[in-house]
Amino acid sequence: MSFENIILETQNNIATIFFNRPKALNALNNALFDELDVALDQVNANKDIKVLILTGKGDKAFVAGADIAELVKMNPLQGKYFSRKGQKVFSKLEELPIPTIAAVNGFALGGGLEAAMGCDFIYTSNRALFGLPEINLGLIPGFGGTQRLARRVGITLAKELIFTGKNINAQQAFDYGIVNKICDHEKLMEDVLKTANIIASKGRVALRSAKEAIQNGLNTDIETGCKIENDVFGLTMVSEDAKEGTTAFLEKRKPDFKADLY
Ligand code: CO8
Repeated sequence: MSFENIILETQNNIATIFFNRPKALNALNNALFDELDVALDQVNANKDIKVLILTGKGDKAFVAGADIAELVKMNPLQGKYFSRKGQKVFSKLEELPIPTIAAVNGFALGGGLEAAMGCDFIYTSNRALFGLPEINLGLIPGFGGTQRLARRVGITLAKELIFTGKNINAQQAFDYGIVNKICDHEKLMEDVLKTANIIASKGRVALRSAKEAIQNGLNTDIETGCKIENDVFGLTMVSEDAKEGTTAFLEKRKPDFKADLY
């Protein structure tokens, strides 16, 4: 499948998916979701990729939401299917076994914030704006936003943001714990790549195991979560990466992680 609404680039163990509809501020339409779905499968199948970055083309927007022009033409059933498609694709993103970073380069509104929250963490441009403004359109978030925002910032703050539909700037998003780092607009990708390269220098097995333990433990009680961690820890310990990492420490050298999962 050739992509028209996104771009997938891979360099040095790091893949970047660009939302690529800058004239419509990278609004999410049906075709874009189909392409993103395929691109995520390609990233997952490529054993050289250790980190995925999501960002937007153009200088203004990460993603300004679902494509409202497409949305208004939908009947209720089409709207329900569109919402479900978006939810499934963002769940696929969230469940990708490798670390994912959203580099928010501008507006991250509605479906844009929902896409960013499907990533493991968010770095933002100091110029970005965040929000779930669907209420202003007589709608509600439909790509997982009611669930993911509440889990990220807590129930009461999520309710205020969703009920008012107000946008917040990068500093507020940082204060609320939505983003990990605010970067100068021009340095956003440089900062994101710096962190992505640090992550990519680690072992594949341990990276995947850490994500698996965190993700699978999230919606359980602490005891069940620790049992999940315990099982994943045991499996990680028998990996070549673990052998290499611990041996390298004792031999006072840098580890050379090579393990292939497949
Ligand atoms: N959908 C379609 N086109 C868009 C969107 C969008 N979400 N956002 C911007 N555009 C288009 C504009 O129509 C405009 O196109 P044109 O040049 O052809 O007129 C172009 O992008 C540039 O936009 P503006 O001229 O408006 O740029 P400004 O800098 O003046 O404003 C804003 C930027 C503030 C981001 C403004 O464009 C805006 O408010 N956009 C809409 C934001 C929004 O409401 N997002 C939420 C959308 S709903 C959603 O995400 C629901 C998800 C769940 C759906 C469930 C499925 C059923």
